[in-house]
Amino acid sequence: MTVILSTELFSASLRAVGTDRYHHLHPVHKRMNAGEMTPAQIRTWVANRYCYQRSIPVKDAAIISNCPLREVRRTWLHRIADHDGIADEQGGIEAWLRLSEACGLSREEVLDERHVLPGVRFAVDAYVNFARQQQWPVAVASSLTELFAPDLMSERLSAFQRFYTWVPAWGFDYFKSRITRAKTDSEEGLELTLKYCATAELQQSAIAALRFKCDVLWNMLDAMQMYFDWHLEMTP
Ligand code: AHQ
Repeated sequence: MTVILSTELFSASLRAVGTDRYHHLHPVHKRMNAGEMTPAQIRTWVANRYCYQRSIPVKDAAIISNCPLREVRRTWLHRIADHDGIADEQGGIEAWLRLSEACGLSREEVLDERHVLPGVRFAVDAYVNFARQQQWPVAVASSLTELFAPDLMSERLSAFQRFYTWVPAWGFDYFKSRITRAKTDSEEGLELTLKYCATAELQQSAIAALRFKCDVLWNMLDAMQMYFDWHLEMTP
């Protein structure tokens, strides 16, 4: 018999997931933030993360398509425009393509995803399909990895500015935008999760969804690490 958690305990349980499973702990991010990645490795990370970035609005559209509540759809809708852009706003995907160009990748080789590793693609596809198949409050909960993202974003931006000076600063717009947006988006997602995961079963599904999402992010970096290990010419 699953017992329903108080709001405080449910929130704490969600946050506890990230403490030891979020990808700020992954060796690839540890090496990145210590300035130990080569330009070729940075380019591999940027090209592979494009597959994740361009999938976020598809994932969010899946959540909206599963949600019968107009007020929740109105709240979540901005996430599609944040990435795809709208009106004069180019959006996060375009900003990621500018990061790619700043790192020496062509738009064409990023857009055609020739560098995307099978393990990255499988993890990203698993995330999008999760959002399509799960109840919308559980899919919302899977986005709460962003509760742990602001610190990582700040650390990453500082690392690029300090160690990867071969990347021109105009490429950093995406990192800068996510520091604040990750905070506001995760606060919004947490409020929806605490409100709509209102049964013991949904609470446990939300906690499991966050564990799953941490594994998605971790698996992407594992795939990149294996590639780096096999391609020693990429190591310093
Ligand atoms: O750039 C990121 C982003 O737009 C999102 C959306 C959110 C989601 O809906 O799952 N998660 C997320 C994340 C982004 N960047 C990752 C990074 O390390 O650069 C972190 C990732 C997340 O924490 O889930």
